[in-house]
Amino acid sequence: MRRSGTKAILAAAVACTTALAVSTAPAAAEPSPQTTPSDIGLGDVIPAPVEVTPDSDADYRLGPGTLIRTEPRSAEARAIGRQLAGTLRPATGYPLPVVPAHGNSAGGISLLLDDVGDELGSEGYRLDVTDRGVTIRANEPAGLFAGTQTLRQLLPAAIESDTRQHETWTVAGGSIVDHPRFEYRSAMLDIARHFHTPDEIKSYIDELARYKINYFHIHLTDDQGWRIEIDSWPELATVGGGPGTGVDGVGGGYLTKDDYRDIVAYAADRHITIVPEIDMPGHTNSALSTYAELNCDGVASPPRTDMAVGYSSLCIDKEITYEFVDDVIREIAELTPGPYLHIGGDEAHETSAEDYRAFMQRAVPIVQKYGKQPLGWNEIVAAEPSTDTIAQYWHTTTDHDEIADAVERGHRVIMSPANKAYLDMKYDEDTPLGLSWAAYIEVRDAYGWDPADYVNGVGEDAVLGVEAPLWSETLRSLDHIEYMAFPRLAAIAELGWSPQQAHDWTSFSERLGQQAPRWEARGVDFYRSPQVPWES
Ligand code: TNX
Repeated sequence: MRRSGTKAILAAAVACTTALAVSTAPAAAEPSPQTTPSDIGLGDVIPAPVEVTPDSDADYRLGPGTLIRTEPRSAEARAIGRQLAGTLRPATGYPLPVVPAHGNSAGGISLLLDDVGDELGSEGYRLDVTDRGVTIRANEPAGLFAGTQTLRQLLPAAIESDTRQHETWTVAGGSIVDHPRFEYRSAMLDIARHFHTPDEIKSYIDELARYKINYFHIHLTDDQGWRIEIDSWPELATVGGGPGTGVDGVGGGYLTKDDYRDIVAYAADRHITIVPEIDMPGHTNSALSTYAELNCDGVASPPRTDMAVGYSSLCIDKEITYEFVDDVIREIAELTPGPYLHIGGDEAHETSAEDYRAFMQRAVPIVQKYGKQPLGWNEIVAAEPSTDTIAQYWHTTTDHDEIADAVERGHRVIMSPANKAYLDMKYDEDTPLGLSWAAYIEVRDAYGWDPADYVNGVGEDAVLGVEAPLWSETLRSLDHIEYMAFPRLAAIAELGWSPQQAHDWTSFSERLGQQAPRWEARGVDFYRSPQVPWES
């Protein structure tokens, strides 16, 4: 049900108190005659903004004459203005021309690069709504982009429609000051267990951007499939990722290098950085079954399409293993402009502790040699790699000496405990997709933890950020991906962005409920958790 009038003002006040807001809003007043009050409170956004100060006298209504003004001489600001125009034109039917902002010509929507203070950093922004217009100011383009994602959620849900809607396009008045808690806010998609096409990946990236996720980790290789073209080992993709690969033999396919470059660029346009993962030394059966020489006995292992884990290992004592690793990492690093390269390292149950250490002591420097910062699943710290290696915590326990010791040595950690952040875990026993080895994860469970207070000894300073991984053993389509990701991805996004003081289930679940008509308008499948007061 849509809210209106006074209720909206109350909702704004509620959202405001749950965030860090200091409200100076005047008492509810009659709206000016030409402006229908907004149905959406200024703080009704996911992730919750840091500070929200509503002003019910200052609602702004978009009209056919609205201009989008962008910072003069900034191609990036102009590009963000064009993107915003592109997203607002279909439903409004307004032309929304993008023009340079000059002088004090206020009004319309302005995207300005300005000194908004160090505490807002490179991704923070200020958003001010008056009855004349909306102004977003940020230190960097990434902050402007984040501000435009907030603005989209402040407009009526019908804005998501791709056809013209008869709506009053009002934005609630007041100010937002916002910046992220963690610098790394990520989602992972496994395209190895089932290949997912570039178009499906791009659709998912579109949704990530809306919730201010800024990294996208692609799990490119695993036992059941190799999903990225490597010129120096060409059969990895064509055979290891060919027809008949994937779980149950129905997930074949791979990204060409051009596909990958295109995804990198598509994500960059949405201020998202790609983090590629080549899992090693375990999870490598697709490579071992393709190239016999990678096996210790020189015999290709049989291809496998079951869901078992922990049975494969590269041959630690063979020199060709390191030529292979060097070639693959070099080619992936060349394709990847972002700073990170993930080398997996999880569940290497067929590799002895000594071999694992020996392998990682060689693999980590190869990543560094090609100019990237190494990431690995939490097991990697057992090999005592250099302390710039970032550990991704996927285990579930709140005591974990190995990771706490690694933090003592100076490692930083990305938090994705499987019992909280894994989007492939079933919601409950009736969920038709997914697995349940770590937990059933209802929406409230996904939201109900603090990344900087989860593992003893891994505090705020050690946490680089959070990630929501989505493993695809049971997921064959974009609908499947969406059904598992939504609404929980929004919960993890809020944990990554919003200050801990804003953490509030009641507020979150209400804001989450407001996402339903948006997902519906965009055709995004999602799980209607009974815990959430969904709007129709
Ligand atoms: C564990 S978590 C894995 C993956 C599986 C996943 C299924 C981790 C680093 N490894 O290989 O796909 O569980 O939930």
